[in-house]
Amino acid sequence: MGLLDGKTALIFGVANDHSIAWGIAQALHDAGAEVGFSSIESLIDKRVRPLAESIGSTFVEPCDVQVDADIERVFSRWAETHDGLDILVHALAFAKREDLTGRFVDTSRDGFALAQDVSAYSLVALTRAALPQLRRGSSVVTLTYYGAEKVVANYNVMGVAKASLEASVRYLAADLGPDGIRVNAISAGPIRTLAAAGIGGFKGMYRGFVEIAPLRANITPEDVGKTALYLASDLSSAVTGEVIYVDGGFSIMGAPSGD
Ligand code: NAD
Ligand code: 0WE
Repeated sequence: MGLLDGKTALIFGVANDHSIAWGIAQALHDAGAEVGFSSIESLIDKRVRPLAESIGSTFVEPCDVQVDADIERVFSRWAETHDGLDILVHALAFAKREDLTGRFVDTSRDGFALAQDVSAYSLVALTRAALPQLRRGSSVVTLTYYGAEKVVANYNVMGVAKASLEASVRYLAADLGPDGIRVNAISAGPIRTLAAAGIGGFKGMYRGFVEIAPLRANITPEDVGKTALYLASDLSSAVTGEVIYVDGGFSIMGAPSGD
Protein backbone atom coordinates (compact mmCIF):
# COMPACT_ATOMS: atom_id res chain seq x y z
CA MET A 1 0.00 0.00 0.00
CA GLY A 2 1.60 3.26 -1.15
CA LEU A 3 0.47 6.73 -0.04
CA LEU A 4 -0.12 7.63 -3.69
CA ASP A 5 -1.53 4.38 -5.11
CA GLY A 6 -3.81 5.16 -8.06
CA LYS A 7 -2.67 8.81 -8.28
CA THR A 8 -1.04 10.56 -11.22
CA ALA A 9 1.63 13.27 -11.17
CA LEU A 10 3.02 15.58 -13.85
CA ILE A 11 6.49 16.96 -13.11
CA PHE A 12 8.07 19.97 -14.83
CA GLY A 13 11.82 20.63 -14.49
CA VAL A 14 13.85 17.43 -14.74
CA ALA A 15 17.18 18.31 -16.40
CA ASN A 16 19.22 15.29 -15.24
CA ASP A 17 19.53 12.80 -12.38
CA HIS A 18 20.76 15.56 -10.01
CA SER A 19 17.60 17.66 -10.49
CA ILE A 20 15.34 18.30 -7.50
CA ALA A 21 12.47 17.37 -9.84
CA TRP A 22 14.02 13.90 -10.25
CA GLY A 23 14.30 13.45 -6.47
CA ILE A 24 10.60 14.30 -6.26
CA ALA A 25 9.72 11.97 -9.15
CA GLN A 26 11.41 9.04 -7.40
CA ALA A 27 9.65 9.73 -4.08
CA LEU A 28 6.23 9.97 -5.75
CA HIS A 29 6.87 6.87 -7.87
CA ASP A 30 8.07 4.89 -4.82
CA ALA A 31 4.77 5.80 -3.10
CA GLY A 32 2.78 4.32 -5.98
CA ALA A 33 2.08 7.32 -8.23
CA GLU A 34 2.20 7.18 -12.02
CA VAL A 35 4.55 10.00 -13.03
CA GLY A 36 4.72 11.98 -16.30
CA PHE A 37 7.41 14.47 -17.27
CA SER A 38 7.77 17.72 -19.14
CA SER A 39 11.06 19.49 -19.78
CA ILE A 40 12.77 21.74 -22.32
CA GLU A 41 12.89 19.97 -25.71
CA SER A 42 16.70 19.80 -25.92
CA LEU A 43 16.84 17.69 -22.72
CA ILE A 44 14.16 15.17 -23.64
CA ASP A 45 15.91 12.50 -25.70
CA LYS A 46 19.32 12.48 -24.01
CA ARG A 47 18.32 13.04 -20.37
CA VAL A 48 14.64 12.87 -19.51
CA ARG A 49 13.33 9.90 -21.50
CA PRO A 50 15.92 7.44 -20.09
CA LEU A 51 15.14 8.57 -16.53
CA ALA A 52 11.39 8.33 -17.17
CA GLU A 53 11.76 4.83 -18.62
CA SER A 54 13.73 3.73 -15.55
CA ILE A 55 10.55 4.21 -13.48
CA GLY A 56 8.19 2.90 -16.15
CA SER A 57 6.92 6.30 -17.35
CA THR A 58 5.92 6.79 -20.96
CA PHE A 59 4.52 10.33 -20.75
CA VAL A 60 7.41 12.65 -21.67
CA GLU A 61 6.55 15.89 -23.46
CA PRO A 62 8.61 18.97 -24.33
CA CYS A 63 7.59 22.40 -23.01
CA ASP A 64 9.21 25.80 -22.87
CA VAL A 65 7.13 27.53 -20.18
CA GLN A 66 7.60 30.86 -21.96
CA VAL A 67 5.48 29.53 -24.86
CA ASP A 68 1.70 29.37 -24.26
CA ALA A 69 1.19 26.91 -27.14
CA ASP A 70 3.72 24.50 -25.56
CA ILE A 71 1.82 24.58 -22.26
CA GLU A 72 -1.54 23.98 -23.97
CA ARG A 73 -0.06 21.08 -25.93
CA VAL A 74 1.30 19.28 -22.84
CA PHE A 75 -2.04 19.42 -21.05
CA SER A 76 -4.05 18.38 -24.09
CA ARG A 77 -1.70 15.40 -24.52
CA TRP A 78 -2.24 14.60 -20.82
CA ALA A 79 -6.02 14.79 -21.31
CA GLU A 80 -5.80 12.38 -24.25
CA THR A 81 -3.97 9.79 -22.17
CA HIS A 82 -5.35 10.27 -18.63
CA ASP A 83 -8.70 10.96 -16.99
CA GLY A 84 -7.44 13.56 -14.50
CA LEU A 85 -4.40 14.81 -12.62
CA ASP A 86 -3.71 14.61 -8.86
CA ILE A 87 -0.27 16.20 -8.51
CA LEU A 88 1.41 19.05 -10.42
CA VAL A 89 5.09 19.71 -9.64
CA HIS A 90 6.76 22.97 -10.78
CA ALA A 91 10.54 22.71 -10.30
CA LEU A 92 12.07 25.18 -12.71
CA ALA A 93 13.57 28.65 -12.75
CA PHE A 94 15.75 30.79 -14.98
CA ALA A 95 17.55 34.13 -14.94
CA LYS A 96 20.36 35.39 -17.14
CA ARG A 97 23.72 34.40 -15.74
CA GLU A 98 24.84 38.03 -15.87
CA ASP A 99 21.98 38.87 -13.46
CA LEU A 100 23.21 36.33 -10.87
CA THR A 101 26.41 38.19 -10.13
CA GLY A 102 27.40 41.70 -9.07
CA ARG A 103 24.89 44.29 -7.93
CA PHE A 104 21.09 43.81 -8.04
CA VAL A 105 20.74 47.51 -8.86
CA ASP A 106 22.24 46.79 -12.29
CA THR A 107 19.44 44.35 -13.30
CA SER A 108 18.06 45.23 -16.75
CA ARG A 109 14.35 45.55 -17.55
CA ASP A 110 14.43 42.49 -19.81
CA GLY A 111 16.49 40.43 -17.32
CA PHE A 112 13.97 41.22 -14.59
CA ALA A 113 11.02 40.33 -16.85
CA LEU A 114 12.67 37.08 -18.01
CA ALA A 115 13.29 35.88 -14.43
CA GLN A 116 9.68 36.69 -13.48
CA ASP A 117 8.25 35.01 -16.58
CA VAL A 118 10.14 31.71 -16.32
CA SER A 119 10.43 31.46 -12.54
CA ALA A 120 7.13 32.88 -11.23
CA TYR A 121 4.49 33.46 -13.93
CA SER A 122 5.02 29.90 -15.20
CA LEU A 123 3.46 28.55 -11.98
CA VAL A 124 0.31 30.56 -12.67
CA ALA A 125 0.23 29.51 -16.34
CA LEU A 126 0.81 25.80 -15.62
CA THR A 127 -1.73 25.75 -12.79
CA ARG A 128 -4.40 27.41 -14.96
CA ALA A 129 -3.73 25.01 -17.83
CA ALA A 130 -3.93 22.03 -15.45
CA LEU A 131 -7.11 23.24 -13.73
CA PRO A 132 -9.70 21.45 -15.90
CA GLN A 133 -7.96 18.15 -15.08
CA LEU A 134 -7.13 18.73 -11.40
CA ARG A 135 -9.42 16.70 -9.16
CA ARG A 136 -10.71 17.60 -5.69
CA GLY A 137 -7.92 16.66 -3.27
CA SER A 138 -5.18 17.43 -5.79
CA SER A 139 -1.94 19.20 -4.92
CA VAL A 140 0.33 21.72 -6.67
CA VAL A 141 3.94 21.94 -5.41
CA THR A 142 6.66 24.44 -6.38
CA LEU A 143 10.26 25.05 -5.32
CA THR A 144 11.57 28.24 -3.78
CA TYR A 145 14.65 29.50 -1.93
CA TYR A 146 15.42 31.62 1.15
CA GLY A 147 16.79 34.38 -1.11
CA ALA A 148 13.12 35.36 -1.59
CA GLU A 149 13.02 36.62 2.00
CA LYS A 150 16.55 37.65 2.92
CA VAL A 151 19.38 38.97 0.81
CA VAL A 152 21.70 36.21 -0.45
CA ALA A 153 24.75 37.56 -2.28
CA ASN A 154 24.41 37.17 -6.08
CA TYR A 155 20.93 35.59 -5.97
CA ASN A 156 19.69 39.07 -6.91
CA VAL A 157 16.92 39.02 -9.54
CA MET A 158 16.08 35.39 -8.67
CA GLY A 159 15.36 36.47 -5.07
CA VAL A 160 12.78 38.93 -6.35
CA ALA A 161 11.32 36.29 -8.70
CA LYS A 162 11.05 33.79 -5.81
CA ALA A 163 9.30 36.44 -3.66
CA SER A 164 6.80 36.77 -6.51
CA LEU A 165 6.50 32.96 -6.74
CA GLU A 166 5.79 32.66 -2.99
CA ALA A 167 3.10 35.36 -3.16
CA SER A 168 1.64 33.59 -6.22
CA VAL A 169 1.40 30.38 -4.13
CA ARG A 170 -0.79 32.23 -1.61
CA TYR A 171 -3.07 33.81 -4.24
CA LEU A 172 -3.42 30.51 -6.12
CA ALA A 173 -4.17 28.69 -2.85
CA ALA A 174 -6.94 31.20 -2.09
CA ASP A 175 -8.41 30.86 -5.61
CA LEU A 176 -8.32 27.07 -5.76
CA GLY A 177 -9.03 26.12 -2.16
CA PRO A 178 -12.82 26.11 -2.74
CA ASP A 179 -12.24 23.48 -5.48
CA GLY A 180 -10.31 21.28 -3.04
CA ILE A 181 -6.97 22.01 -4.72
CA ARG A 182 -3.98 22.81 -2.49
CA VAL A 183 -0.93 24.89 -3.53
CA ASN A 184 2.33 24.94 -1.55
CA ALA A 185 6.04 25.70 -1.92
CA ILE A 186 9.11 23.92 -0.59
CA SER A 187 11.98 26.24 0.33
CA ALA A 188 15.06 24.05 -0.11
CA GLY A 189 18.57 24.70 1.16
CA PRO A 190 21.38 24.80 -1.43
CA ILE A 191 21.77 21.63 -3.54
CA ARG A 192 24.43 21.03 -6.20
CA THR A 193 22.24 20.73 -9.30
CA LEU A 194 22.78 21.97 -12.85
CA ALA A 195 21.13 25.26 -11.82
CA ALA A 196 23.76 25.69 -9.09
CA ALA A 197 26.73 24.74 -11.29
CA GLY A 198 29.08 27.57 -12.04
CA ILE A 199 27.36 30.01 -9.66
CA GLY A 200 30.09 32.25 -8.19
CA GLY A 201 30.70 31.43 -4.52
CA PHE A 202 28.33 28.43 -4.47
CA LYS A 203 31.01 26.09 -3.16
CA GLY A 204 31.77 28.32 -0.18
CA MET A 205 28.09 28.79 0.50
CA TYR A 206 27.48 25.05 0.40
CA ARG A 207 30.26 24.49 2.95
CA GLY A 208 29.17 27.41 5.16
CA PHE A 209 25.60 26.11 5.17
CA VAL A 210 26.64 22.98 7.09
CA GLU A 211 28.21 25.07 9.84
CA ILE A 212 25.08 27.18 10.40
CA ALA A 213 22.23 24.70 9.78
CA PRO A 214 21.24 22.99 13.07
CA LEU A 215 21.19 19.57 11.39
CA ARG A 216 24.81 20.16 10.18
CA ALA A 217 24.29 18.52 6.79
CA ASN A 218 23.64 19.59 3.24
CA ILE A 219 20.25 19.03 1.65
CA THR A 220 19.65 16.33 -0.98
CA PRO A 221 16.98 15.94 -3.68
CA GLU A 222 15.78 12.91 -1.66
CA ASP A 223 15.14 15.17 1.36
CA VAL A 224 13.04 17.44 -0.85
CA GLY A 225 11.30 14.42 -2.42
CA LYS A 226 10.08 13.24 0.98
CA THR A 227 8.50 16.61 1.83
CA ALA A 228 7.01 16.75 -1.68
CA LEU A 229 5.46 13.33 -0.99
CA TYR A 230 3.86 14.72 2.18
CA LEU A 231 2.54 17.77 0.29
CA ALA A 232 1.30 15.63 -2.62
CA SER A 233 -0.49 13.16 -0.35
CA ASP A 234 -3.50 13.24 1.92
CA LEU A 235 -1.11 13.56 4.91
CA SER A 236 -1.17 17.33 4.24
CA SER A 237 -4.94 17.50 3.63
CA ALA A 238 -5.39 20.83 5.50
CA VAL A 239 -2.15 22.51 4.40
CA THR A 240 -2.31 25.14 1.63
CA GLY A 241 -0.63 28.42 0.71
CA GLU A 242 2.43 27.49 2.78
CA VAL A 243 6.16 27.69 2.31
CA ILE A 244 7.72 24.63 3.98
CA TYR A 245 11.44 24.73 4.74
CA VAL A 246 13.63 21.77 3.85
CA ASP A 247 16.80 23.46 4.96
CA GLY A 248 18.09 21.59 8.03
CA GLY A 249 16.89 24.53 10.12
CA PHE A 250 19.18 27.09 8.44
CA SER A 251 16.47 29.76 8.25
CA ILE A 252 15.67 29.69 11.99
CA MET A 253 19.16 30.82 12.98
CA GLY A 254 19.82 34.42 13.96
CA ALA A 255 23.54 34.13 14.68
CA PRO A 256 25.81 31.12 14.15
CA SER A 257 26.23 28.91 17.22
CA GLY A 258 29.97 29.58 17.44
CA ASP A 259 31.13 25.97 17.76
P1 NAD B 1 17.90 21.98 -12.46
O1 NAD B 1 18.85 22.72 -13.35
O2 NAD B 1 18.07 20.52 -12.35
O3 NAD B 1 16.41 22.30 -12.87
C1 NAD B 1 16.01 23.55 -13.39
C2 NAD B 1 15.05 23.25 -14.53
O4 NAD B 1 14.47 24.46 -15.04
C3 NAD B 1 15.76 22.57 -15.72
O5 NAD B 1 15.14 21.34 -16.02
C4 NAD B 1 15.53 23.57 -16.84
O6 NAD B 1 15.41 22.99 -18.11
C5 NAD B 1 14.23 24.20 -16.39
N1 NAD B 1 13.89 25.41 -17.14
C6 NAD B 1 14.59 26.58 -17.23
N2 NAD B 1 13.98 27.41 -18.09
C7 NAD B 1 12.86 26.76 -18.55
C8 NAD B 1 11.83 27.09 -19.49
N3 NAD B 1 11.80 28.27 -20.12
N4 NAD B 1 10.85 26.17 -19.72
C9 NAD B 1 10.86 24.97 -19.09
N5 NAD B 1 11.82 24.59 -18.21
C10 NAD B 1 12.81 25.49 -17.95
O7 NAD B 1 18.04 22.68 -11.02
P2 NAD B 1 17.25 22.52 -9.64
O8 NAD B 1 18.17 23.06 -8.62
O9 NAD B 1 16.74 21.15 -9.53
O10 NAD B 1 16.03 23.54 -9.80
C11 NAD B 1 14.68 23.19 -9.61
C12 NAD B 1 13.96 24.24 -8.79
O11 NAD B 1 14.47 24.22 -7.45
C13 NAD B 1 14.11 25.68 -9.27
O12 NAD B 1 12.88 26.36 -9.10
C14 NAD B 1 15.14 26.24 -8.31
O13 NAD B 1 15.01 27.64 -8.19
C15 NAD B 1 14.72 25.54 -7.05
N6 NAD B 1 15.69 25.52 -5.95
C16 NAD B 1 16.97 25.08 -6.15
C17 NAD B 1 17.87 25.05 -5.09
C18 NAD B 1 19.30 24.60 -5.29
O14 NAD B 1 20.14 24.95 -4.48
N7 NAD B 1 19.60 23.81 -6.33
C19 NAD B 1 17.45 25.48 -3.82
C20 NAD B 1 16.14 25.92 -3.64
C21 NAD B 1 15.27 25.93 -4.72
O1 0WE C 1 17.18 28.95 -7.71
C1 0WE C 1 18.36 28.63 -7.77
C2 0WE C 1 19.12 28.73 -9.09
C3 0WE C 1 18.26 29.23 -10.22
C4 0WE C 1 19.00 29.61 -11.48
C5 0WE C 1 20.27 29.15 -11.81
C6 0WE C 1 20.87 29.54 -13.01
C7 0WE C 1 22.28 29.14 -13.38
C8 0WE C 1 22.49 29.15 -14.86
C9 0WE C 1 18.36 30.45 -12.36
N1 0WE C 1 18.93 30.84 -13.53
C10 0WE C 1 20.16 30.39 -13.86
N2 0WE C 1 20.69 30.81 -15.05
C11 0WE C 1 21.85 30.29 -15.56
O2 0WE C 1 22.32 30.73 -16.62
N3 0WE C 1 19.01 28.25 -6.61
C12 0WE C 1 18.30 28.34 -5.37
C13 0WE C 1 20.41 27.79 -6.57
C14 0WE C 1 21.25 29.00 -6.30
O3 0WE C 1 21.59 29.87 -7.30
C15 0WE C 1 22.28 30.90 -6.73
C16 0WE C 1 22.41 30.68 -5.36
C17 0WE C 1 21.75 29.47 -5.07
C18 0WE C 1 21.57 28.83 -3.75
C19 0WE C 1 22.81 32.04 -7.33
C20 0WE C 1 23.52 32.95 -6.53
C21 0WE C 1 23.65 32.75 -5.18
C22 0WE C 1 23.10 31.61 -4.56
